Amino acid sequence: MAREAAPKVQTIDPAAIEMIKRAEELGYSTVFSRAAKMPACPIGAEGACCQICNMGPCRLVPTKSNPDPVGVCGATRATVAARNMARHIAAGTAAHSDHGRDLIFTLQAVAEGASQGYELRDLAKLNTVAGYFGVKTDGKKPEQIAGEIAALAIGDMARQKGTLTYTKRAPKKRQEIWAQLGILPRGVDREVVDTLHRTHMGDDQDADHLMLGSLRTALADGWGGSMMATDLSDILFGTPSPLVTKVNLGVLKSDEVNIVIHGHEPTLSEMIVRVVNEPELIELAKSKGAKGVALCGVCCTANETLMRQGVPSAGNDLNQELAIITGAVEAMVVDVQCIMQSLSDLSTKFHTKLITTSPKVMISGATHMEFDEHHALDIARQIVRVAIENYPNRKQTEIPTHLSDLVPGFSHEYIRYMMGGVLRGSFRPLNDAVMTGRLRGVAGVVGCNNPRVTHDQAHFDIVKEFLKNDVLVVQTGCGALANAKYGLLVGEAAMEYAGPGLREVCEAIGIPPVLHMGSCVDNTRILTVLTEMASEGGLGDDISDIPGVGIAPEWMSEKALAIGAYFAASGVYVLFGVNSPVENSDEVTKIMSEGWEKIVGGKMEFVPDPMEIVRRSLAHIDAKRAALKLPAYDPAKFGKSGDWRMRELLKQPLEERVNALYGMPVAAE
Ligand code: MSK
Repeated sequence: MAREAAPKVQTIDPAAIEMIKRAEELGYSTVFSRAAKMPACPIGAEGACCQICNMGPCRLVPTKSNPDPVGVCGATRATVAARNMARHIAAGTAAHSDHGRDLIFTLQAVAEGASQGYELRDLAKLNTVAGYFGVKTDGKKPEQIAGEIAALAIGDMARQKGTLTYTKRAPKKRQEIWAQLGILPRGVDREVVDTLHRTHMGDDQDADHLMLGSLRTALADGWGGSMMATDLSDILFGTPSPLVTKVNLGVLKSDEVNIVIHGHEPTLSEMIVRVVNEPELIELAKSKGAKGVALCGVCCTANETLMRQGVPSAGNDLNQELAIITGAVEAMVVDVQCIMQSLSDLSTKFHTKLITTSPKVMISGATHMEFDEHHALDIARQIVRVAIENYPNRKQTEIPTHLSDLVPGFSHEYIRYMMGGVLRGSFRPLNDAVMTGRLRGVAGVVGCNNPRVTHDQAHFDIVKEFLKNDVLVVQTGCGALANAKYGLLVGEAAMEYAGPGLREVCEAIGIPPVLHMGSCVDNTRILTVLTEMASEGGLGDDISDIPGVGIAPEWMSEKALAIGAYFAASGVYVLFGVNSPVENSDEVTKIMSEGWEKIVGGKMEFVPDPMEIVRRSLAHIDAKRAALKLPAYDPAKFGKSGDWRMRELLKQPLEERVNALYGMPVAAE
């Protein structure tokens, strides 16, 4: 289906509107203007282009005279669409899992005493993870336990036969489904290689079989690489719990050295957080005429440091160029994933130093300061120094004033604790709320932004509708940052947007109606919550029984497709917005929807209209309620228990409220 190159309204973010206008005045391109100038290739967008061998590339576009074209080798539209999708999922799995691998190496370095600046911050989580891997903890030092976990985790990455350890964390019934289908993943690397091999010219040609293999590869991501990344990050940097911080371009300071951290891995950014306020560096900044050094993030590095240390975020993926256009960024420090190549040229138009740090990611024109966990603090200090030295080069700035409060940090451990109470964590109250109908269901609304649709609009519209319909929402990645900008990730949002039942739940526990659960790899926290809900009782005995959905309304990354596929394989109905990358094949579209639903209970559909996504989601949630014989959703039954104390509490400043509710220290701005 032909689609517009870009929407008429580029963004709903007021700060982004200002900076897009500024870019136009200055004559600089942005992702928004480039999208408008470059329509998406209609052949590639639908999965109709086969580039796998040099007899092509073949364009399998149906015409009147040839309604069902095949490639030079005879490959059908279904085979080509399935192969393309399989490769996307493998690439997404590789990216997430390599992130996990880097954290394993950091853990190993800590265990060997060879790292600089890292420590084992969450020993309780270390012991929990030791349990998953079967590592005995009695009488052992934490470093020894960490070393044994690291060795077994590396083994899981490279496992040739057998099954990934973490799949045992899924509900029993789910594991049996995977075993029966033969899709229990082996090592992460093996599954990625398997996909690349079977999609090579002349290999797997059966669309059904190709897509089944993709489910296995995606499971290696969700219940493997990504889940390890989440767990090891928590061990090394602390398991998140709620705190208060701010989001949007207004976090940039007009009189301080601004450093923006961007990408995904927390290993270097956490070290920058540690050193940025060292007296010597602050003195250096003052000697250059700045009042201090201000650190903020974009994309998922932002999410990592936001939810643990309260480091403010300058926004999500499409805000990355706009931060530089303020003229106020001394250094943008990037590691891996979602980094636009345009940053390099754009930064030369201002005084910004673009600093690459990963051995995997070099960008022409950027300064490369390679990260190494053995000298992490030294490298972090060098990077901060480079930014400070650059402050005198700052020229005219134009920083939008827009910024919003948010309360991030809802790890699954914290959700368990907040639901169950101080002395006994439990998911019982959450299940009860769904069973009574106070909550109609649950939804994970995650993933990227995409300039082919209005920036943030679908995230905002879909989540507002869910809240109105008493659906509790969890968010990660750029979606979480989107709705944080519009005030949905604070307690007040329940009063303004939630239906009567959801409002009662938010009032009773003292939570926002939208819970920020972390970065892209942290979608695995949602898998854990769903598993806990399935084990708690009353909502069936498998993830596929739960009245819930997963949505990626503005997806753009291959990682999003891997995430969607592992949620579908885990039993979740997953809906993607924007467009369908398998639209050229009705057969593959059907395999991923009806076909997958029959075998794994979950499915993946592509639905460009956000309100149709909501309609299908609510219908699915209601059908799952009916299958569990739960009362039909009836909002009229709830909402009469308005808690006056909640209203009183809302009059207090946000920081005091969060401290009173969660007993957590308030993060410094
Ligand atoms: S950063 S993968 S744009 S969520 Fe994780 Fe955002 Fe998507 Fe990148």
